[in-house]
Amino acid sequence: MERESLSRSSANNRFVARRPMISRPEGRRKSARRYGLTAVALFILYIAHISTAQTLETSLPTSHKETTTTMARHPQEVWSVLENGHRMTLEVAAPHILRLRIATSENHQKDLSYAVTRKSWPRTHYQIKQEQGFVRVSTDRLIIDLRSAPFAMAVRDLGGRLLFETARRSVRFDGESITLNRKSSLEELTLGMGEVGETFDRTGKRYTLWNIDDFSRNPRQNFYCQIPFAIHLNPKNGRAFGLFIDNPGKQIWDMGHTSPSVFSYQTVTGDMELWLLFSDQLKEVLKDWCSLTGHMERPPLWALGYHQCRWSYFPEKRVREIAKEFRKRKIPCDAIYLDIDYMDGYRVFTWHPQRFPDPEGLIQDLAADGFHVVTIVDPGVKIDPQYPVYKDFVAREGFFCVDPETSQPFVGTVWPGEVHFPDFTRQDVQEAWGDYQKRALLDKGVAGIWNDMNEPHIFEAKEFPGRVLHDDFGRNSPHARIHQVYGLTMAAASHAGFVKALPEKRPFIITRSGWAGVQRYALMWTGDNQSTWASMTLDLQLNLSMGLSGIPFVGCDIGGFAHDCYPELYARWIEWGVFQPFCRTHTAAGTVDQEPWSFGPEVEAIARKMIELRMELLPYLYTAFVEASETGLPVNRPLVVAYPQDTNAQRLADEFLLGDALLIAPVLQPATDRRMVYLPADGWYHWWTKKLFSGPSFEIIEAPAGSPPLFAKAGSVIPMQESQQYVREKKIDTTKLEVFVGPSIEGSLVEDDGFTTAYRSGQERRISFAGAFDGKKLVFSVRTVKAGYASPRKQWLMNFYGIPEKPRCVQVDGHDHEFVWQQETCSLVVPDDRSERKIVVELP
Ligand code: MIG
Repeated sequence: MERESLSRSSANNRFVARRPMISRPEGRRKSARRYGLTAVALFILYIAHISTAQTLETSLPTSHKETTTTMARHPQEVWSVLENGHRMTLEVAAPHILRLRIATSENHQKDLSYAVTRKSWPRTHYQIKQEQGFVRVSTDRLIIDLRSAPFAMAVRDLGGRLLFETARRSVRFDGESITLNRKSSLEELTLGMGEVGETFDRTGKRYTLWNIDDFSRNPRQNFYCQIPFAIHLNPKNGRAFGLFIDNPGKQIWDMGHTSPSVFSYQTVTGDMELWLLFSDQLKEVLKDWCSLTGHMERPPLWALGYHQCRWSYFPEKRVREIAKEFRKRKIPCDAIYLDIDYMDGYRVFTWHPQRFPDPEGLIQDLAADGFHVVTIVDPGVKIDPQYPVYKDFVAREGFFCVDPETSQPFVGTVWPGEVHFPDFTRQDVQEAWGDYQKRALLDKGVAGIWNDMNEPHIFEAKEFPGRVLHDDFGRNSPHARIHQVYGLTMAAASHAGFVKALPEKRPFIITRSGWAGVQRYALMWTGDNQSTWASMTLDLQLNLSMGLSGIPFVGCDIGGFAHDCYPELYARWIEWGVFQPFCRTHTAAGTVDQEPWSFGPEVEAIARKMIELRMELLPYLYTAFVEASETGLPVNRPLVVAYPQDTNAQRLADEFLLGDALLIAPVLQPATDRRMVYLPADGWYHWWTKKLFSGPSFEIIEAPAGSPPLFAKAGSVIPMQESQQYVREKKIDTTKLEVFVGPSIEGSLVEDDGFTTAYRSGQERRISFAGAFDGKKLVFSVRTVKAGYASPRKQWLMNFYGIPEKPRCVQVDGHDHEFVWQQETCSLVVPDDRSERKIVVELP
């Protein structure tokens, strides 16, 4: 798109104020330089004209503006400067969302992204004014001051509060690398950034963002999914903004490590596409981040059950034994995973002829008993002229990533021996991959795909040489420039192949590596953790950080992957592991057995109790998933999400919320039966004793094995149901509502069929709960706000906790109703046969 040039200051330093509605051919821009002073004069007049025009537009009432707003394909370009051959352009995407594009050359690269999927932007009203030595751009929410030669930018809100300011050396160019420096302080929090160690708040440290599989798991090293997205939070007022640098090469972020007053963000290879989300509230940042990079889909309900994995269960007899054992011991389980040994010589999309002679038969038998089967798929394709996948791919030019040194497909060594790597940046490769996935796996009944090794990992060097080529939207880019998206594009291929093969079903894809936006395709696990307390603590932090990076569906290998787990550690791990979005036990080859019954009867009983609790919480858990898929709020939330202004809560990552009403404080230390728990404002009911803590306070909470510190927020409603051996084992006709009474009460429940995509066309039921208690009288209502799905429920079983004495009477819809008063709990059963029910509990 060409835009009009309005002025220039010097040959090297040309600043161009841009108005998007008017466009002129590129040639005009060059000739405009000749006009000299005349142009300056015209420019001033022109700016004045724009200002009035824009002022008129901005003065329209909001509702009117919204109805007349048109959408644009790209954010609007408002200002651009060329300094020493580097182009910098500011765009307004929304009144509070900016994009600053910084190019190493005169022109910006094509606007292509693996992360940003948002395709339309509201036409945003802004004013642009030439001030003494700078340009001021104003939107409905921001005031942006821009200078050139040297470039500087400051962003304020309409109240004049400084939100963002470049430091003295604002932008540094060094060959292909660009560094942006911003003024900040060590007080500011840096959250998100994907899987990075060691602390939840990343301020004060320096990070190299580069996905890698490093088995040592030093907590300061890199992990499998690093995301150049941070939420910066001001601890004094809890206000936040989001910052994303859309560049899939290596980035180096120094969050006040080298200089405490400067945060610097460096792209090592190529242009910086910097997004700034001045959303103000942390929850809004997450929402905007998701609107930029996409939402998680609703998973199939079985994905929320308990899953069992190990490297590896084989032959099929062993898989059947494991499944049988679960049912025999009555420990709920929904899925069993097949790790690499199910394949024939680790060739992807094959089955080992002796170990798994009849995969279809096996999967059918397991399905009859309520189990889903998930199979691992690695990216490397074995070099083997007899092997159809290899033969097919090698014959198609560019299907494998090419080593420019040999002009042949790049060769790496992984489990199958020497392999080539598919170039998943190509659409046709994704499609071909999807077809193999269908024929070899999905057609045989496999229910989910597990993508591993997709950082991508190779044995010798751990990573590809930077020179290896990928298509990359036809740009033929070296690996170094797009390393971060290998996992994401592989997950995209799996996802697309799944959708194509089974369009009615909800995909289940799990991936180890990913990048910004991977939530559109897959869930993630934290990879090869260890059976140690330190690893468990780190895993919790990683889960919470992933949630703040836009990826809500996460979990770690319960019990730890590397090393032998042992009873106490497994018990403490499963105690909180069941509250993760993704709940799977997994362990490495060669370690001791790690099934819920492997550590003796006491631990087995704890595991059963905790997994059953997860199954009981399914309605609540699923509702949290639906919320995450719509708002970008994670399922597991660090306390800062709900209490951004609470300085005690802001940096905590050793306790967390599930949805907005349950607080879990895992025991992360050996040899103790208690731990300190921070309970923020709002009252908190201890789950096991129902004792009410008023908060905010630090409490020492007893935590004997099997009863981890777990709390429900006062004023919340937790919908639950009876436990099952697997999701949808039973037709459940009763939903239990655990009502934790507070001055005001609220909650919600979303239900759908749990496995098809019919919810997208409205086939879902949404129920909202609301109530109030004034010490004498409790009113509580259950209201169906959307009735697109008929759930099998016949009745509600309501338990009200926190009522000080036996009620005088209970009325439902104005009629006296039976109730039970037991253990300071008021319980009643109410048929679910109307769209609204009103309950009144009167105290004497
Ligand atoms: O080189 O497939 O993180 O979950 O069991 C190890 C074998 C390859 C790494 C995964 C792990 C999996 C294992 N894989």
